[in-house]
Amino acid sequence: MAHRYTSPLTAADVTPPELYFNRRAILAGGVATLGAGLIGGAAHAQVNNEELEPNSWEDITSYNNYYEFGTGKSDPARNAGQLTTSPWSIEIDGMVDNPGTYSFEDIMSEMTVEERIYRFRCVEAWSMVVPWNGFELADLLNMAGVQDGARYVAFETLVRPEEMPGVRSPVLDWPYREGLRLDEAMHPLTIMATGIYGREIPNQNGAPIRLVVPWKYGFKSIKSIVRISLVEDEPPTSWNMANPREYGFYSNVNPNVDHPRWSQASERPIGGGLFARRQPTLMFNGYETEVASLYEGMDLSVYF
Ligand SMILES: Nc1nc2c(c(=O)[nH]1)N[C@H]1C(S)=C(S)[C@@H](COP(=O)(O)O)O[C@H]1N2
Ligand SMILES: [Mo]
Repeated sequence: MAHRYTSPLTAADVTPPELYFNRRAILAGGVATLGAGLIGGAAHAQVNNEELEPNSWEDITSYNNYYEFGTGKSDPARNAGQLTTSPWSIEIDGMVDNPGTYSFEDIMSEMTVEERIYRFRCVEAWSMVVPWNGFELADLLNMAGVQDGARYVAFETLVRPEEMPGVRSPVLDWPYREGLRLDEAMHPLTIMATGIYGREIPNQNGAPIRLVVPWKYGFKSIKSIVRISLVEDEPPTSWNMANPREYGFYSNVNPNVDHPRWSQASERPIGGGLFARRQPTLMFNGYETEVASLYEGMDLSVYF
């Protein structure tokens, strides 16, 4: 059953950034010292990940992939600062009861933000652990009211050449596009992230709002989202369009299915220092118990 949602706010309701930042920080677990950059304890950590030690703020915000700002790992931190992230809105369209333009403030006022400490695994075989603040994508989709025929969710990133030097070159076919099957999108592990370490999410990490799907390779976790479409057919995705042999639609972390050019059996943890060792990659990035049932009966070397 689709859930009906009528917004009490309009685009004219402008909230100063400091205010919604504070509100989000409070929702994230009562952070008192916003500038400190660290939250003591992990009371709100995902139960199955209580043992995970998050990477430093420095690691998480200086080693990034965000091709709209360049293809180098330090390009996003260098170039993304100029991106205007307020005002921001997301167009939700396709097979929904309540299509329309949802302002960021409007969305945030309806959502409960919590902390989730997730493993993050890039297809390039490095990994991090990130303490995200966000809400379940399912809550947003329910707000829009998913209609019966919808089977996939398509996402698009902003394209703004004046502020995004990377989109002036055709490294990818812009906008950056991603997609999930509806059951993947509705899974409670799939979140829309709006913060890291209880602070506003930095531009290089996808401000003001990005997807995080912890059992899939990092490129599925699309940044700075401006459109979400509920559709019937599997949507085109940027990396699959660029190289279908190397990047499939599913892109589940799977140590048994190698990338055509390198092994996916192990990963290099970022920030481990001098003695950092490669570590074995876990099936579904360690979330097998939670998500394996989504793929029952599928040959994951065919649907990679
Ligand atoms: N719009 C957009 N989203 C993107 C990317 C990108 O280039 N553009 N890169 C992806 C890749 S390959 C990875 S590994 C993650 C990196 O997220 P992080 O920089 O927050 O670690 O973002 C993903 N989302
Ligand atoms: Mo990636």
